[in-house]
Amino acid sequence: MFNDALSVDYNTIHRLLRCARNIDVYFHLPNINTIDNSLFTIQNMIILITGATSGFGKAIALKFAREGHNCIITGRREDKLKKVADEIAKHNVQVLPLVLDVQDRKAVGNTITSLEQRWQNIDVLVNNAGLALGRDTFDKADIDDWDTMIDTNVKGLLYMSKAVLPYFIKNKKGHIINIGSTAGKEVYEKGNVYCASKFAVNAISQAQRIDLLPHRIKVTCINPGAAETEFSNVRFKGDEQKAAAVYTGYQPLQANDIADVVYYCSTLPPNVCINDLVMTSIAQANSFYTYKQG
Ligand code: NDP
Ligand code: 8X3
Repeated sequence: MFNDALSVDYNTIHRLLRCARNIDVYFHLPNINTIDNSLFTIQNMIILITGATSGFGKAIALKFAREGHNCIITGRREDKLKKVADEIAKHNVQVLPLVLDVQDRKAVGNTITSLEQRWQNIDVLVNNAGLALGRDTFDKADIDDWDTMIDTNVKGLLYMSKAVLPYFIKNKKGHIINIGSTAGKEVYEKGNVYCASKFAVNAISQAQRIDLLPHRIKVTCINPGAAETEFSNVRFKGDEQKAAAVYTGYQPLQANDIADVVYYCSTLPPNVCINDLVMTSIAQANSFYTYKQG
């Protein structure tokens, strides 16, 4: 009953604030966001998502935009990034598209440190950009593929986290959400370095959580199982048959499922953090067991 009453208030206030967002001054007032921290928070948040040109990243950005939050989106493909930015802008929120390769340490550092003042108040960093390349046994796998996976999934995540952290520490708040994988929980055949990169994401998430405790920074690692995105097209280098086969015979996760979970984790009360979360389609138990029909 009490909660219902609160949620009516919340919605009304949220609607008013979203209208007010059109007045430039609103965007610069940091404390108007917080109505009553002990009960709930009106969050006109800024969320930075890497790899927002497709799949999870795009779905996460659009979910936050629909809910009235401002988005910094990154990716390498400028045309796709612009399209996502246009979609986000339709939701009457602010959007900052940044063409950025997370493998490029200098570019990441320069781009993030030179953010305009109004974009520095980042609430959530979603380290999502990543990929698998190839599915071969260790002896046959391509070393260049290994380099790219490690440079993107591991080093890119580290560079982005390091670049954003000074803002989090200065603002005394922040939430890092790392996208791991079931591949970071169990190693499967021909998964070698992709699995290793996601085990690293898990280890880095644990390390960040421990070391950043004094700064009240939340760290969440979300580990999805198979989800239908461009992931397998990238992994199998454009072989559409091989990519499609990954998702036949069962209903895989969709990008929106991951977006909903990221949103849930990001909007919990300030004292609550989901540290580690594994999510799969109902047809999948872990890296090894998927119940396929037909
Ligand atoms: P997609 O291929 O659909 O999206 C990957 C995104 O990462 C794209 O936006 C791509 O943008 C971006 N990206 C890749 N390399 C770079 C780079 N060097 N710099 C910046 N951005 C980059 O795949 P998903 O959405 O499925 O994957 C997102 C994350 O989820 C990955 O980390 C993946 O490992 C993980 N994951 C995926 C699962 C799945 O089954 N789909 C399951 C578990 C985890 P662009 O090419 O424009 O740079
Ligand atoms: C993607 C899921 O099973 O292809 O991380 O490794 S899987």
